[in-house]
Amino acid sequence: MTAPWSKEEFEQRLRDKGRFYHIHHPFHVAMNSGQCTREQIQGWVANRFYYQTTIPVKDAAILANCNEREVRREWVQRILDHDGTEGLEGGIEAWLRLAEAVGLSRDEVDSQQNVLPGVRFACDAYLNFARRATWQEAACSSLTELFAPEIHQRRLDNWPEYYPWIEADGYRYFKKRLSEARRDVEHGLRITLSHFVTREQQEHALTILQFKLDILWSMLDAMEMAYFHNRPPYHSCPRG
Ligand code: AHQ
Repeated sequence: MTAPWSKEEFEQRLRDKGRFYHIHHPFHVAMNSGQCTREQIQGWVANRFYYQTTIPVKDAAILANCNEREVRREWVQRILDHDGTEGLEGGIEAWLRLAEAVGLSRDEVDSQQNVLPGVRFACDAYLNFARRATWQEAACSSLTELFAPEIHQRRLDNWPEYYPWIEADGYRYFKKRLSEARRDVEHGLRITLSHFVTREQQEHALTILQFKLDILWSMLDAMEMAYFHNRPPYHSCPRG
């Protein structure tokens, strides 16, 4: 029987997965270095909207599977952060504001008509995982947000200079996630470090985190094919 890692070592191995975070994907590298066209930014915003609307449903699935009141009363905040509540617009509304700020119409983005199949499949895989997995496994999968504050900050630092045509009001979402992501990660890490305690369970947690990293990476692969290589689904099929 292999001895478990200490909590410190286990946390470090979770953090070491950051080398696979989607900040390193060519789409994000181009985006954060000013190489994206208006259409590529618009495509990203329209497709990421599907991910944003999936998050609160995913979090509701975790709540539905969780039998611990103390956990639910903390986790429920994530749903309010995205759906909003009385006096709080919420992240989905802020993302629609980002859509308008990059020149898209709210209705067009809200209709999800431009969501690529690969993006939809990746997001649905995340939601279905959260429905089927234990609430602790699903909490662990949210730990890609260990690396999220950096990517939000990089957008806030770089986009205004590289993409002056984007209205500043659109940056509200990234600003609000800086603190929300840090708070979420503290809770997700607490659950993960205390629940996955044997070496086998710790290795399983790393596999779950890799699965979520794969989801984020795959979304950008679909967007890169469509918006960088002009190879959206069915691009090679004969026109009707
Ligand atoms: O805006 C993001 C967000 O609200 C969440 C929730 C969290 C989860 O529950 O899986 N993950 C996540 C992420 C958000 N933004 C992504 C980005 O690149 O803007 C990063 C993503 C994540 O790291 O999982």
